[in-house]
Amino acid sequence: MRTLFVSDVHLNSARAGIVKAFLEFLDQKARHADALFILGDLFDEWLGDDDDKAPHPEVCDALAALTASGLPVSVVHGNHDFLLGKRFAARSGCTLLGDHTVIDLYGTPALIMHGDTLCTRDVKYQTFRKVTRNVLLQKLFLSMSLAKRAERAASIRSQSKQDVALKPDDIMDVTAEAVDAMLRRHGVRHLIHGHTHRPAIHDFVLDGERATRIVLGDWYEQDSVLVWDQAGYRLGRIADV
Ligand SMILES: [Mn+2]
Repeated sequence: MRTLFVSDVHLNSARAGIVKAFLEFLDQKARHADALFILGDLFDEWLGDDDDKAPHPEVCDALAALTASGLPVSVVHGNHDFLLGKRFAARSGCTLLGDHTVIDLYGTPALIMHGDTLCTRDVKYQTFRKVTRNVLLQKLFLSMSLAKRAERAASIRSQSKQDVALKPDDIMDVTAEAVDAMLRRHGVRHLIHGHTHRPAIHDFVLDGERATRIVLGDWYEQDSVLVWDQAGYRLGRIADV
């Protein structure tokens, strides 16, 4: 048996091929796993649990069918879908996890997260993150009409696109110090995350012990999947699962 991980699927009606591939993945490969972990940015935009634009209902129904069949599906918030809330969880049967969670993978403890909290050099983003994760500000945002929220989100996205274009490439990646500190704080030597869209397995030494950081890729072209079973782990694509 095995546990599957995906991240940064960025489901969006403009990318019908990705939506289809993900629904097929849920219906076929995921069905035979022990558990599925979705490490953030499943949806390209989620303006609240009443945000019923396509393909949201279809994806929630597919997740509900999967969880009803007995497969545990856990979802971490990404920087695009941090407003996934209780009603999404109830409707889909998924469990919403906190930002940083240690799970047991066949005897190996591993820390899982979206990965944006590791990009500490991107000070502007970290400030934005703090504001958007403030519970009161979220309540205020969610109290606006869906149309108003969509308007606000569009203007934030266009600003963010301009910012990203101006940022040096290395600012968008994780910092080694943040990774080390995170592993020490949680007392583990395995870290799994997404967000940077730079799939890789990084082996290094931390305080004299071997450590591993696995980075999942996105689904724009890579349909990146991590498979973890008793024998170990493989980072590949759907076809390799
Ligand atoms: Mn992200």
